[in-house]
Order: sequence, then C-alpha cells, then structure tokens
Amino acid sequence: MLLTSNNCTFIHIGLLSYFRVMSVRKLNYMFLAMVFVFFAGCRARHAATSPSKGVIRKKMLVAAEIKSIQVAAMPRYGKDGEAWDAYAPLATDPDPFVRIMWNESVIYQSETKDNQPHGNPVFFEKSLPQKLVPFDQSLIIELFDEDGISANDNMGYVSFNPAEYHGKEEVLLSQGELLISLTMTWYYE
Ligand SMILES: [Ca+2]
Ligand SMILES: [Ca+2]
Repeated sequence: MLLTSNNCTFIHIGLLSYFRVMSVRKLNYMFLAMVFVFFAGCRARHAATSPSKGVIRKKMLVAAEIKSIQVAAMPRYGKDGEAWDAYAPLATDPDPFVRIMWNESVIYQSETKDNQPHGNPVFFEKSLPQKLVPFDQSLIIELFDEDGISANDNMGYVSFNPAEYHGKEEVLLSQGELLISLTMTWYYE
C-alpha cells in the first residue's frame, strides 16, 4: 500500500499528538535516561583508551641504525704538522677509514678510501645500514689514516651516545677539525 502525502501528514500529526499527551514527567525521565546512556558510553570509551593506574605509555627507543657515514671535514695535518702520508713517495693525502668502538670492542669498521684530498667529503658504505649495539651508551667514532707498514695514524675521534640524538635523521658530530655527519633510522616500540 502506498502512502499518499495525506497519509504522511496524518502520521506526522498523530506522532505530535502522542508526544503532546505524554506528561512532562515522562519526558524528564526520557531525557535523564538519554543523558545516562550518553555518559555511560563516554566512560566506557575513556576506560578503553586510558592507561591503567595513571601510567602514561610512551613509545620506547629500541634500536638505532646508521644509514650513512660522511666525513665532511678532517684535519689537514698530523700531530707533527706534516701531511698524513708525508713520507710516502707519491701520494701524501690520507687513506681514511672509520671505526666505532664501545668500551674496548670494535662494533663497526668501514672500508678504507685511499688518497683523499683535503677539503673533499668522504663517504663510507661498507656494511650499511648498521644497527648500533648498544644504542644508549657512549660510543667512540674514530677516524684513521691507514698506513701500510707503520701503525695507522689516528686522525681524530668524537664520542656519540645515539639515544641522546633519537628522532634526528641527521646527526653532526665534531671535534676540532673533524666533522662527521651520520644519517640515522630510529626504531620505537
Ligand atoms: Ca700516514
Ligand atoms: Ca696512509
């Protein structure tokens, strides 16, 4: 059976009459019931999302990973004021490599880049990306000039506690003329 517009009007008027005859008291009860249901719903949602015992759960740093290592600047001369390979017959420029130490342990060592002229940045790729373990203690990043027969020359070092830089994609570390730029990935849980 189709509802004509007259029928609709009739139903409409009927509903209005129904509400009109409900006592004010009944409407008040209805209103209170609706308010109660509304707040009960809010409390339930609040309880579901709130941490228990008021402890705020923060995301914790669980790992730090080096994506890239760039030595942006390195000392021009050794301690004796001479070129790093002053005694080499042909090439006096250094052959840098990077080593990362924790306590007495080597936790990373890069490849060696031969004969790097002063003023040019040096990029290292070996074994990258590399997770740092530990990531919340002070590490030492050292730069060496590899020398064949004699001991390698230490060109400088910086200390680095990864956790202190968490969230930063680029970390710049410097000490004297040495400037190291790391790009990092941070992992949270
Ligand atoms: Ca040397
Ligand atoms: Ca050398």
